[in-house]
Amino acid sequence: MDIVTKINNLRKERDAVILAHNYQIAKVQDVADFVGDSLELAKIAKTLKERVVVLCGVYFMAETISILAPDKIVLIPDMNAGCPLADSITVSEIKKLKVEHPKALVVAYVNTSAEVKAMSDYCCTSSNAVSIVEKVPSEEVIFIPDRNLGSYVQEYTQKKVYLSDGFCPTHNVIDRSDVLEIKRIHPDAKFVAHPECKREVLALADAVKSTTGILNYVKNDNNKEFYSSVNCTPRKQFIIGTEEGLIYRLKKENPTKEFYTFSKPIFCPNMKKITLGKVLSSLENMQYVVKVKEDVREKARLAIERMFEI
Ligand code: CIZ
Repeated sequence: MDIVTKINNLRKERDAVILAHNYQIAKVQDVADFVGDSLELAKIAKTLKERVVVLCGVYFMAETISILAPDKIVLIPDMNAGCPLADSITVSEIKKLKVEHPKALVVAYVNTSAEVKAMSDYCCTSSNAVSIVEKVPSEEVIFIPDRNLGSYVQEYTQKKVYLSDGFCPTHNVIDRSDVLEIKRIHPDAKFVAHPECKREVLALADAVKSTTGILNYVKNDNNKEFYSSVNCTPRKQFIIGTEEGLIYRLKKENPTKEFYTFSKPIFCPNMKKITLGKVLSSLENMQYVVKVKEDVREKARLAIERMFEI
């Protein structure tokens, strides 16, 4: 029996659903019931009837599902699939920042541990970070943990935003010179960048978007009526400024369009720790369970719910 058939049989037997992040390898995306960004997947998990959720992504994403869907058994196929950005801020550092800036509210990017979310007033994603900071009831904000997303937010608000010094090592490798080089090779392509990229990179982008935002941006560029009204043809070429796993989904959903990435790999080694073999053993052995402790979960859930309210 091939591995996909084995996974399919066990998925039924265990009453499980497989959720994969947009950065997962192609084979894992293909075996998944849903592919999306971390919050999308957590929201989906909440609505599903299945008892078990296998999260193919990194640890904080499994925690986010456990926070929003506590009745599910959440499994991650590799316990070592971590996130250096999420690990860049600790509870004691937040305590210190709160003492230094007593009037500020804490806005935590979704790429944080459950414990850090529990210490935060609001959660945000890369697509709503600016509007969340604008709308929180305080003129001062501690924005954690991504300094690149944070400095992007600073540019769009009059509020005082204090940053921590975390960054995503995958996005941070893209330099201005890489963008200029690829733009020179593909001068007709639009450059869409993830806000975890450096400011110098975002400054060269036609659009700054989350993974779901990039997918929608490319899809909406199909709007032929709009383009004919302005006497242009829709763009067919895109330079993608995020982890390369997204390109598989972009190509699959937009087979007539072209996607380019940089000459150096934009590759998250943690996302790539999840393989079909590990998904199978996750279902076989019901491992590895991710369960956020109830007191932490309740506080973290509040930070996420406050974001939804805004
Ligand atoms: O929260 C997510 O899913 C991440 C890490 C990125 C994004 O833009 O979707």
